[in-house]
Amino acid sequence: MLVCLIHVRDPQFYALPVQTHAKNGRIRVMGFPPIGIMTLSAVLKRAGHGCVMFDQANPESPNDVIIEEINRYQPDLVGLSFLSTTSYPYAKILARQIRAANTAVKLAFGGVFASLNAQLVKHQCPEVDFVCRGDGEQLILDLVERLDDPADVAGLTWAKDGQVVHNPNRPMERHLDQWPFPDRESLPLDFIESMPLDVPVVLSMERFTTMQTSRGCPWPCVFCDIPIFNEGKWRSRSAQHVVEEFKHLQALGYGAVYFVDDHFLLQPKRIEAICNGIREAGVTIQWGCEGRVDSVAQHLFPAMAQAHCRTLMFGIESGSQSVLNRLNKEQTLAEVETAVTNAKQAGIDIVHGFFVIGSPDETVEDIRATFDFAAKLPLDTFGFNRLCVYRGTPLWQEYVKRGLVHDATDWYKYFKCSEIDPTCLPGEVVHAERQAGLRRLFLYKIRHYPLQVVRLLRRFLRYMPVRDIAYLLLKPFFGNKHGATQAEVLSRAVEHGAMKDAAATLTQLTDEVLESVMRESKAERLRMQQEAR
Ligand code: B12
Ligand code: SF4
Repeated sequence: MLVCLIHVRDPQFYALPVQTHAKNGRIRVMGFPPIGIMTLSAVLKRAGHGCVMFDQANPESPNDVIIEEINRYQPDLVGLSFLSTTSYPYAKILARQIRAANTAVKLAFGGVFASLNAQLVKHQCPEVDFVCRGDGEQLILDLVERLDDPADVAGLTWAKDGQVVHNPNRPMERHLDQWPFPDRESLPLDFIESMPLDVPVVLSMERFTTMQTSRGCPWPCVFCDIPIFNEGKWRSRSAQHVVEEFKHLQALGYGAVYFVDDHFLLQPKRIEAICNGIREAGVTIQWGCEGRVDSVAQHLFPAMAQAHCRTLMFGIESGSQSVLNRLNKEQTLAEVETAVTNAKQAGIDIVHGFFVIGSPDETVEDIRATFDFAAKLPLDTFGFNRLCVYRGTPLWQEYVKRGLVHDATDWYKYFKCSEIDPTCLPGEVVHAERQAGLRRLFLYKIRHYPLQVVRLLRRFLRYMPVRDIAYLLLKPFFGNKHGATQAEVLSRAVEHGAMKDAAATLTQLTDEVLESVMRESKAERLRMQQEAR
């Protein structure tokens, strides 16, 4: 069988750097590689199938070229992979274009958003034959064998005789070592690591890729889709398998790797074994990861630094304990201070803090406390995003109950909480507080952490034009951007299919489902805490 896989992008989240070709002749793109399709490609090829990948970040393969290629290859299946609500409109546009040009080819969607909204998506996009839910490795192997009668393919939503059929879920696969390493070499692209991931501040010009060493997170943060996507479970590959992949990447010439794990810092024994393995194998790749501040693996930060962990990112969210509690973050400000300090003392080069503002019940004083807290922490970099609500999360469920969003008409949209929730500060206030907070923070950092600021600027200067750096630094002092971004406008401007409302009633995530996932999450956490002791 021949499968074409396309990674659908939201153009906000990748960019071309000034120099567009790497030494090896491949086009250079700033952003994360499409590890979802690369994973599936490796699985398909090992099973003897053919696979051709396209990434929308590739300037040489815009939609019309992808469609021409599909018509040339005449594959048995075309899979469109996309991550979030924000990229759904782009996936839909491309699926319609492919279907218009080729009435015979089978089309499939996969990824987190498609998984969580499968029936709604199937109704709204009848041109897409299959919506694939959850892990794709075994699913795609099963699907290519059963394209004409996929009734037995677990995890699939499809249509039979005009009716949407929602096959049962696939049992969660725990044995992740069975899958081959992602197929990173078959796309004509090289990726550049940028910071903080979605803005053009380049972290490393080394040949960059991502790796997934674990999946899921069992914590209950109200704004996060990860527990629900992973049914409250955390699953991991063995340390040995991870180290083997590092060796493989070093041999291929990669110099920087970022883990797309939701919570890498979960299991001390595994982290220790990975670090030891990296050192013993003489791997020199610099790597980065994300984790919670309450991790019980903090005594391993020095070992991580010695094993070339260069970047550690924490979801700090807020400098106000009451906001953290409202977000159900289950962490304290003291834990944040300890983790950031431990990471810096251990010699981790770049410690990053993710923050959100514009949360429910947040006051002006809370926002100010957040910026002041961020200023005082020894963080190297930080990002302050407006809190958004996505379908599937506990916060979305709460908003449905409070009548702030309507599952039937809003499921494919996302909202800044401050735009729809009267318990949030108005958007203009949040915006003004962010500008003022950033100004205070920059000035504080320059006064109290001059060395870190100089090092950061030096890093920026190596890879970014001075004009862009000036823009980035001066934006909080002069910037005054209003209105929705182009991507936000597009993701709301999705047309209303005739079946949409009826479909929505079929697939609403019930309170029972959500509650059972949260119960599972709690049980999983307890189990892991006991194991870690
Ligand atoms: C890395 C990452 C990013 C990277 C993007 C990387 C990239 N390649 O473009 C960056 C940092 C840029 C990013 C940005 C954003 N992200 Co993000 N991101 C992630 C993260 C942490 C990991 C994704 C990943 O690489 N997974 C590893 C690969 C192997 O898994 P996968 O892609 O899911 O593929 C597997 C299956 O889904 C399936 N599959 C996938 N496609 C297909 C196709 C077919 C045909 C089949 C059969 C199967 C299949 O098979 C694969 C193997 O099992 C996820 C969390 C998560 N755990 O998923 C959040 C997540 C996807 N992001 C999220 C969000 C909200 C965003 C942003 C909107 C944030 C923002 N406001 O700025 C943006 C939007 C980006 C976009 N273009 O859509 C949310 C999505 C929620 C939602 N309902 O929309 C998630 C779930 C995080 C969360 N906390 O809830 N993100
Ligand atoms: S800690 Fe919270 S925000 Fe982070 S992955 Fe887990 S549930 Fe999501």
